Amino acid sequence: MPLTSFDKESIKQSIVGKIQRYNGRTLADATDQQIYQAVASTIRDQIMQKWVAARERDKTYMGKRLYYLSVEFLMGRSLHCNALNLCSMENVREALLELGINWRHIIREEPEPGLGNGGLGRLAACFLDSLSSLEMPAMGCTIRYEYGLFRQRLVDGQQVEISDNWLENGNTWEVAAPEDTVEVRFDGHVDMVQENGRTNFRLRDYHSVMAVPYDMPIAGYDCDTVNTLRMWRARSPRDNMDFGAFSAGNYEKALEQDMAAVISKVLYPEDNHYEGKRLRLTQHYFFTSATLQYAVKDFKRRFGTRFNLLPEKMVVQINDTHPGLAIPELMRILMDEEGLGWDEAQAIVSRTIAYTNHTVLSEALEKWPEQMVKQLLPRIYMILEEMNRRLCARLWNAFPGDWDKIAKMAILAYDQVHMANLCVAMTFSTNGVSRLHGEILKNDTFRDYYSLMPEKFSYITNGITHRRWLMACNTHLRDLITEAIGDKWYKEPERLEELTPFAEDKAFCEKFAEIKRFNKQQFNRMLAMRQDMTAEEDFLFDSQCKRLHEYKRQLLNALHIHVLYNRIMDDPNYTMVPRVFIFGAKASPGYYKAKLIIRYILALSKLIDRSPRARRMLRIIFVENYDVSAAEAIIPATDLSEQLSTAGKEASGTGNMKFMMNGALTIGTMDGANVEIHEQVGADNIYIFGMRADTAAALEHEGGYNPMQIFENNAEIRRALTQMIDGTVLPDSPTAAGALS
Ligand code: 26V
Repeated sequence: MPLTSFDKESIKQSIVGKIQRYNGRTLADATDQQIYQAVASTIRDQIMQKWVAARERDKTYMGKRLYYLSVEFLMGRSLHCNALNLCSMENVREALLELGINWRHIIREEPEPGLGNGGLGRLAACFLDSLSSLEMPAMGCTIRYEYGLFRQRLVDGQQVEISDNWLENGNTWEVAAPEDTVEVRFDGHVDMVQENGRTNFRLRDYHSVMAVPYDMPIAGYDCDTVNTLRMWRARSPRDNMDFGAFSAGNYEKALEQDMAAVISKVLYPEDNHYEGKRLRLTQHYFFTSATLQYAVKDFKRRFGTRFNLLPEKMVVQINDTHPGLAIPELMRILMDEEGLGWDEAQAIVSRTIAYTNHTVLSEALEKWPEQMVKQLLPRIYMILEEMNRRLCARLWNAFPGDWDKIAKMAILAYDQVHMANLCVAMTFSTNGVSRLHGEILKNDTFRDYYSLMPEKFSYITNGITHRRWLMACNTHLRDLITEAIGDKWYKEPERLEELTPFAEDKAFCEKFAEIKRFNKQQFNRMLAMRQDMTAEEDFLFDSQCKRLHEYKRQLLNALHIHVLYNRIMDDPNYTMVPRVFIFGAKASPGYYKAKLIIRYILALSKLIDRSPRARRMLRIIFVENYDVSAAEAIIPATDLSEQLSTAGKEASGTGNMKFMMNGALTIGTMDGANVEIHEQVGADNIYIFGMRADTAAALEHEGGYNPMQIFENNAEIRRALTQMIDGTVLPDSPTAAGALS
């Protein structure tokens, strides 16, 4: 039985009491931020009760535990979902109502931790919510970035990046756990020492960084499970005494301080694009090593040194290759610290760690310069060398004489460390994130590995938590669904299928339409506040919200809008269903073309706005700073969801699922999870267009398509492209969009 929820009266007392104690004010004088802090810490008190009990149970738990390692967790705000999962929502709402506090205003006061770029980070966050709700013992492990992903402003028709100081007002949801601090070592060199007839490896002259964990409770829905998101913060080992280090000429100590100061400072704003930055490698090893050290310590607390049990008692899931150094790091711990031999250690490691791939774009596959790894992580590099030696010997047996193939599959080749090869070769599972993506991994990306070890490959199609993405963000739709099919779907979301007959139910459909209208109004409230504008609520809301990337094809969407604009302007009798195109997208600051695409969309939007006639049927709204909170407002208001990626490029997509769950129709290509959505909903309920993945791949293989042919043969496209550079679209810098046309 879950612990009892707080009743309304105690919630009220708690809020008023906290404002009095912490702020020395009455509720009437408190700011919204102070009220938020009081409400959030009231909910937190409730979670803490459960967390304490959960930790007590953990102490004697002898089963398997999951460590989910991810360089990103895009959590979104916590207050609403925590209240929902604790089943306190109604009590909280009534308590606030009686205190005269506006719930929606208070929620907005919570800073959103932007500790992720896009799909990969948001998936990690959804998994945590689901693991807790399914009562599975798990810990998410990541870096506590002091600055999250940049905040986006749109100024003079362009993206401007602003730093995201999300910790400015403190973080109500985290608790430091200094007792679990561990040391992570960088640089130095390795000494080999003979001890008791064995060669031992000792790192000398290294730089230390302390990893201090900050824990965030993850409460499951209507249950007692509270898991933890552990965020590691870097700290110098000599925080208090090193102020004089520089002046005393002790540059070694000063360097350690420097290193610690930057490691957990900021999240890199790139996704699906790899650059061999030393600081990034430092970040990856930092949180991976800290996590593995902690995990082994926890294992030993439970099972002593019976390491043969390790694969049965813990599993390490690595979210893409970024935490792939978990493989040599666990080897290092087992051999250098626990005294196991190579074979024994490798057998354990390869049965404990599993790898998920999230992209097949070659520019995103992680490779590190060998020299960088050797210098920064000398012992880890030695282990990689030995792993590579043994792997290549095995590959030589399988493919005798085929050096090209072996080099393609090796961990070390052409002076680089190939992280994907390390992960595939040394873990027990490589999985894709949709059926199509799983097939591409087997038949293309990891084709040679698949021929050698087919049993390792699988796919597990991504999912989303319906608690945040329906129950919390679309409360009216939730209630309508519950009215129709009861509330069992809260815990068994597959029961949403029971709604099928209601598609023919007129009253239900009318209510659904009313809710959509209400959600459009809510969206407009947000937009008015954030950008001082509103959308026409009687227009069709057509949304494409995701990171900006060429393969996601926001440009295709924009070109279509451009052509529609020309049709309206050319033909006084032209009519169409009035439509507002909503974009939400951040471009990586160094991604020139992506930023140009934003300029083009913003310029088009201005062009349309200048024509009263076009505006009667057409709008573009670019929602600034697309983040989880923006998504929570856009998705429930949307009628049509755009999923346009070039087939074969989007590993899964998860936005596609969120829109669909909120009753939007999808227009899209046969890519990622769209393929399975198409299968589930049937061809009548999704608009599929474009090339299939195999055709697109074959075309790419042949050198790509000929855009000039399209330019010459399609007058509407030719006109739009010409207007991109003749000053029609961007009068101030007519040639700026040249690179796009
Ligand atoms: C790659 C890199 C390259 C190195 C440096 C930084 C960095 C950061 C992230 C990535 C991988 C991005 C891959 C990614 O986000 N994939 C998305 O994963 C979603 C969850 O599986 C999936 O739904 C999306 O289709 C996929 O693009």
